[in-house]
Amino acid sequence: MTFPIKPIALVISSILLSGSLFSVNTFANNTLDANNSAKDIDDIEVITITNQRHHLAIDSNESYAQGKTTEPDLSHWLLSIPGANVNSNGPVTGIAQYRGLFGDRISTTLDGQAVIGAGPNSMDTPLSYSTPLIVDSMTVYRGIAPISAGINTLGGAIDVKMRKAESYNSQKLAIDGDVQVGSRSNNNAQTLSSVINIAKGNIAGLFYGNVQKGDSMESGDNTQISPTDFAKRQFGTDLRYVRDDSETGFSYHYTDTQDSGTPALPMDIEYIYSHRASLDGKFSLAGWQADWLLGYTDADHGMTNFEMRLNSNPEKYRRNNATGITTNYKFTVNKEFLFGDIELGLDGYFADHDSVITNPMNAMFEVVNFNEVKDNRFGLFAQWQETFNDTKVQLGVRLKRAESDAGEVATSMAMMMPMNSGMNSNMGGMNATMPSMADLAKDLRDNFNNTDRSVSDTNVDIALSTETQLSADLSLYVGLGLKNRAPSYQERYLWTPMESTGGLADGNTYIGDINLESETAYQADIGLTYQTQKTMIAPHVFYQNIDNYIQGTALGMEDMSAKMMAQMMAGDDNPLKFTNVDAKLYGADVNGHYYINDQIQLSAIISYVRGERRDINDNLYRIAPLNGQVSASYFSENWSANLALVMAGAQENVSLTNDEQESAGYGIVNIDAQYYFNNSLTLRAGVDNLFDKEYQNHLGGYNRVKGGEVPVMDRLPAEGMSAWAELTYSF
Ligand SMILES: [Cu+2]
Repeated sequence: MTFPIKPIALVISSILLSGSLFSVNTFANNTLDANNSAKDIDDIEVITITNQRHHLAIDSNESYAQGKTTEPDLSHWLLSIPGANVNSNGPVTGIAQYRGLFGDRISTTLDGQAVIGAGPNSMDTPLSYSTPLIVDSMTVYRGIAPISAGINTLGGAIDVKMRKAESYNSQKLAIDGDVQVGSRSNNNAQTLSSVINIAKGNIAGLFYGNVQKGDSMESGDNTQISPTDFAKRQFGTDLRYVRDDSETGFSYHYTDTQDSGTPALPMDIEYIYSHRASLDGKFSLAGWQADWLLGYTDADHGMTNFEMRLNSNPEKYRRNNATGITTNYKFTVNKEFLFGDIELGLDGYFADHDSVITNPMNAMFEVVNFNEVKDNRFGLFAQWQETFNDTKVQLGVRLKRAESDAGEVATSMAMMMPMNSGMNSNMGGMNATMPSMADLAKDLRDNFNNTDRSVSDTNVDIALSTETQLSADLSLYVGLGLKNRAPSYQERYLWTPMESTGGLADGNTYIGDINLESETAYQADIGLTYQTQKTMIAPHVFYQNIDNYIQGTALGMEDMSAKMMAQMMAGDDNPLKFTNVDAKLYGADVNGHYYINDQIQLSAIISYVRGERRDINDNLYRIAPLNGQVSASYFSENWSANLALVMAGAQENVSLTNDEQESAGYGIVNIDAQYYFNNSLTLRAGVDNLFDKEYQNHLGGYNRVKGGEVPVMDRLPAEGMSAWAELTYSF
């Protein structure tokens, strides 16, 4: 009923899952997906990247990739996907980047659910809510992401499929699972996790727990990157009632992140407690296959600038408490008709955000950063798929609406006695006419509170993907997209200059603009896939114009209060305001592999993207440099080994507007091996950055921590040599 469109999705499977699928055929994973859900990624062919024990029966669609299950989240898995990368602000805060776009521009869903974090600086990124151990697979759409993949797919779409409770339709009680321990030498990180599946008849339950912690990392030349210590606990369950033609499930996930460093941001994580629950199911009715999901997430987050990092000025101690509560839903139906497959869907979420900044050393100090912010999004979509001779076509249209509002804000600074600010004398003797901090705070507050803050955007997204089989070995992908993104709540409602920017980490303070327009992208992607028994190579080129691209720009005369406030409060001479500008992104990426013989495989990924402003002569901020990796893998009966060279070029195309610093290129070598003792015990071990190279990742941000071994505002170094091991017992 469905047909494949080849290279637009890549799936990375957890090695653990493949571990438990030893006796099953290579595509058990895909088959499983197809059974679980008859939509999304399953209707297009995916490249399954997995680790199989018996690699003799090489399938041309398969290649070898890393998906370490002892990492604190999935963001590093992205590095094996062409075009994808990670903006890292700390060890547990990896923000997905795809072809130069990141953050809210990318749809990141867990089992189809949009995950909205509590942190206004994305400390709890969507991917941080996943637990590698219970991840079934991770899919990144290549080319134009289908509109069915998420509400906002302007920058692409990532979907993580979590393991679900599995019923084996046997009247006997069946119990199976995995226990895993892992450790990492550089930061002495430790992971202990376990998952267990209990099934009887058509009822099944899956239960898991995951505990991780690590110290601060050291770079290649033994510089301590502080604070990068972290601690995280996750627990959860999936309960499922499965019948022949229907299924009902309940999932609950608890994520508890304790003190975890984010040296690229002005504060570190004190805690993130989140509860995520959902009900889902599927059934068929009148020939339609229906899928439904209702979800609820409650996240409570605290961050400080004095607990994990040195702060010698108690007057400047800050604690930021932020909460996010989200209700989400998704309902789809699909059916096969003579003219093709039709999928109709309805999805959306209601998100509430609050954020307050206090100083524990001064009970009087309080800034209401975001108050009762509502960010609600609704979508309605239809997708059609059909095959004509050698051409497969997928066309989708999504109507979407974003409604947002914010309550009134307040600040204790507006009450400060003018002389208390003590700032006038610091302003180079221009004190006579300078407004006091209290005047500025009052002005910004009143301006915000007196503005109509209720806004809405209605947009239409269109995605067209085609794949034509040109010959037995060669296929052509052509995709066109019209995609929109309504502004984020930070971009709209940041009323006093601060760095609550969804993790931009550029060191600038920002103010928002309630009346921002939606971004509109016009996208094109062309790709070829050449595939034989031994060889696969899939190059893509892409181009997109984004009108009304939201970018920080220098403040004008009308924002004089904000400008002075940024200077007085944060010493920031380059505060920025979220503004609609025009941008374009273009580039190319390729992945491929070649089997020298049944035992040895070579593979490579290369990604290149440029991001430029169209209204002025400048580059976009935090764009990955030219980067790639080349690896050689050896597979034998019960072990395999892999050698990878990871490289990045210098990034000289930096954003002047953001005061972005250039970075140098580098190359590092990683090795790893895995050994299967038997069907139940697997050891994986390796060394990352084998030659202990000192280098900086362009996407790693600048150091914001005073008194450490890295100068403030220097680009943060990356992790030096680190040996690691993971031992998994499956039962
Ligand atoms: Cu935070």
